[in-house]
Amino acid sequence: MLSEFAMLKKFERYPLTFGPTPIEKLKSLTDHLGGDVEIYAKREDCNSGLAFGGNKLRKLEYIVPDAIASGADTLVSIGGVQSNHTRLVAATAAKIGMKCRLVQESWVPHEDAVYDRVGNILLSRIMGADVQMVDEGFDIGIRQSWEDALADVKAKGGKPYAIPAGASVHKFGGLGYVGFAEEVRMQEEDLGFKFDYIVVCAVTGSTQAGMVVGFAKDGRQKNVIGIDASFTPTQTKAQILDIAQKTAKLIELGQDINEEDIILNEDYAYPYYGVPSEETKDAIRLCARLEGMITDPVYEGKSMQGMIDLIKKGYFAKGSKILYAHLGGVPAINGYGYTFRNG
Ligand code: 5PA
Repeated sequence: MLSEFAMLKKFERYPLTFGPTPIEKLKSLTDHLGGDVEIYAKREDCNSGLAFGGNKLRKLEYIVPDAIASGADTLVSIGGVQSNHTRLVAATAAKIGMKCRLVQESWVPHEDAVYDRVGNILLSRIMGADVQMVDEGFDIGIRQSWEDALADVKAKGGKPYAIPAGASVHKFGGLGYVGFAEEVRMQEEDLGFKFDYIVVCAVTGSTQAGMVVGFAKDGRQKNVIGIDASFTPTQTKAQILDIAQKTAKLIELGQDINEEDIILNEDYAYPYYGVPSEETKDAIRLCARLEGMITDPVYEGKSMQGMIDLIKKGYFAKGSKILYAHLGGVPAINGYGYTFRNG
């Protein structure tokens, strides 16, 4: 079917999600932080019945029609050991009747006895993906291991379809989050107000890039506040800009996206990708204890920490309404059992 969103109406969308995701007010967190700004969450973590859902499905909805049209029989993708993205590629492959080959690199210098047995990778294995562990460090770029996996599928007589890390550097990778912006605009009409800021975690970049393009339609691209979780922010920012520019052309936005349009805060990714700081852990606990909303140590915990800290510092004008995009990622928390052994 063609997309229901005006900005995307020439693109095919293969539904993998339930529909518009709920927006809820985080009242206790708002009150706890003094009430000068109002905090809302858009629950992308609850967007689908496919393997716990998350942001990757919005992107994959615009990639699957191309994968099917290509005649492929195997989706091939890559991520860290506890990648959410690879879990959702495995779920998508299962749903559309394809095979799945996953490269899981050692992106995170984190040790936990069960790290490579629980959470995302456990789910990918159960869903039948061919999971290959590769001992390479973190890098959001195109990797040799992934090229090798594509070649290997071919050599064995399969027909691979290539999905890069985070479904980001793919010609349609930015479209899903253009749709997010359109959806928020529709929900704002029902709510009777507009959000002043959107807070989003960024690593491979297409989530923020899509939002920037989508919100550029009504001049709000600079209200998208990215919180880096890659700890390689120069590369992440360049990738967000590149994807945003290509996506803007692809959808014929009719305006340029420039470097000043990409707001990426670099202050919360420390000490390393996938390793939570004490402050990240405190933010995860605070949000869990006040709202019962779980964020993870790799992505959303860092953007939650960033949003809370920026609110405390007065970064957002008094009276602002902030929309925190909860992008999913909770299954990885099972790999951090020792970290949270005392709560
Ligand atoms: C991820 C990514 P982008 O990669 O589009 O910038 O999104 C960042 C992000 N939140 C935010 C969650 C829960 C995420 O999973 N995850 C990657 C993965 O392999 O899972 C692509 C890195």
